[in-house]
Amino acid sequence: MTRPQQQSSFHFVLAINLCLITTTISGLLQAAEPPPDQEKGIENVSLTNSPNIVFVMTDDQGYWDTGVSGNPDIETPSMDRIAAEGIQLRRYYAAPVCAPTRAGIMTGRHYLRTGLYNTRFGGDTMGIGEVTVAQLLKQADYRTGLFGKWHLGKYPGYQPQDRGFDEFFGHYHGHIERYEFPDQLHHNGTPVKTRGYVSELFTDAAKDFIDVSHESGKPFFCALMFNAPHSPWVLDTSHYGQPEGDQTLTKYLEKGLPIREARIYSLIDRVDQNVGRLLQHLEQLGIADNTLIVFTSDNGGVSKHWKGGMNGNKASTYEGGVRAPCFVRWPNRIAPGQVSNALTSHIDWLPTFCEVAGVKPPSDRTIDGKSLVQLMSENPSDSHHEYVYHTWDRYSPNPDRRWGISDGRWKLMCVVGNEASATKKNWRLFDLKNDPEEKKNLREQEPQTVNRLRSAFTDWFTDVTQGIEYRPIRIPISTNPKVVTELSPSWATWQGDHIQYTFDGYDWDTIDSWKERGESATWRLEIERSGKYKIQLSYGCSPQNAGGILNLQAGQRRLAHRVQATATAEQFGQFEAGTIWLEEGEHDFTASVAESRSNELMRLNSITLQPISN
Ligand SMILES: [Ca+2]
Repeated sequence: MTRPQQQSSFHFVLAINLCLITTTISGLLQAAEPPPDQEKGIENVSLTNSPNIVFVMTDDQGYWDTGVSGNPDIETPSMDRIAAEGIQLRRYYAAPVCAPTRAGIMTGRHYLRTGLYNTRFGGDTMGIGEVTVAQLLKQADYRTGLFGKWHLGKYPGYQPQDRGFDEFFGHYHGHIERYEFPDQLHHNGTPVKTRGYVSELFTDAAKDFIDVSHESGKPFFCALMFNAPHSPWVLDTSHYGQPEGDQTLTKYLEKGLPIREARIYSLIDRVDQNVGRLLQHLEQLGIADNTLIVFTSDNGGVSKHWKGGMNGNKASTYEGGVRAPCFVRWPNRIAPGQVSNALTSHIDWLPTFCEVAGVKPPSDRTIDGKSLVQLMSENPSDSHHEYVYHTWDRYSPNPDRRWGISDGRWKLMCVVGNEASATKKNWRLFDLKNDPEEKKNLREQEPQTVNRLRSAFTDWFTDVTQGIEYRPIRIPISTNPKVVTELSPSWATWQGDHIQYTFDGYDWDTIDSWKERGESATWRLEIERSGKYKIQLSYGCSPQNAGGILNLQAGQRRLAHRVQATATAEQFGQFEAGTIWLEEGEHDFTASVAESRSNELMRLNSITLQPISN
């Protein structure tokens, strides 16, 4: 898979955000000092009684992938229990894909405001000036932990432990390859090895975090962000002594599901078992009644076996792409068995949790979400949002391609995605009250409704994108000798007639096919301090192509590396390229072909920079 060249515009929102963060951080520091209550805005709230918050989110689980939604085949007793003992938000909307929803949850803002615009290629980085819900909850003395998928930035400064989480164990990317003995996980910034199955690992870490928090006497915010049931849909079936995955898979195959669907259901089933373990753990600690627990998913579903009549899947703006299951249990505050059909959204969690904890959301920026506390605890039949908005285009925000808006009854959307040919002919107007399956296009019959909704959408789009240009951030290069910074192929811009980018998972992508002198890839760096840096290359090169020369250049400094053979072009070897002096500040770093022996210099998988102490 290849992608077009990146946009050449500057991401000057970063500069604005850097100004904002100075104000924000000083605000946070002030708030951390005594006297506590008034400065923290925690009037009339006793910290010892502050409810714990457990936020459980799955990845790509559809609205229809629970028993309580009517699905006759999936087994989700724990998710169903949360719904039965609390409230179901039946018109709860996520973004069409992963990272945008996560940015909205963390900030209470539509993702395009945060500078994030993609799920890959560096566009899955939340602006440095954003204030997260975890930072805010820390003002009320909450312990904060995130376990599982982050997907909002992989470089130092952008990782969860830099963004308000006391504890992080999980992965930065949108997906990982190995669910059993996963090898792409990090703990508080350090890559780690693990043993076991991923859903159990994340749940165990969450339980341990809850134990420590409970012992400390502080309230806690625990975000358990399962990467299941996102592809590649791996169960733990391969090793002797680990039959659980096999058994679950067999159960769904015997129900007649095709293998793809049986895998997805099995992954959800395994998550449900872990949600059950978590609920049981809270009960054993005696804190379940003082804990608000949310169960939800990050976008529309990918399963197709049973969809309850809903149209669309993940990444579309049909209801099936943007509605997600959402259940909230909060004993003593939310009566069991409640249902709300109000328009609610993933951007509502930050204001909701702020109200629960007794802290104020930031007042120096637009917060798009609205607290759900009153709706959930007192008036489930109230309306909430006037409109919900959807937009998703992988490479740059675009108001004319895949988009949608709904006022609850009427929904206007454009069905065309990344292609450039979207026109009014691609618009669809649905009456969700009488046509919940989104089958009957009423665009011609209801022109006034079309105009009203389109106008509201374009106003919204202009507002959330104003002043922001979308491109990857400059990669921060730390002075900490322990920090090895990887320059990923997907973050580069490249020049040349043959050079191309191949995406094959996050950590197996390459820059390849470059062969003529001068063909190049360039990364934008932010060097924290002048110094000497060790450069290591990871690449594959078939023996018949070996012997070419790769130039590495930053400013006037240059380094040449003679390319060595690996077993095959798809085996990436690690090679020391030498050291280079980098000046403090913003610099471009370019890798280029100096000399090629054959039809491909190398398949470049990564370049790493590591400061040399002294
Ligand atoms: Ca997802």
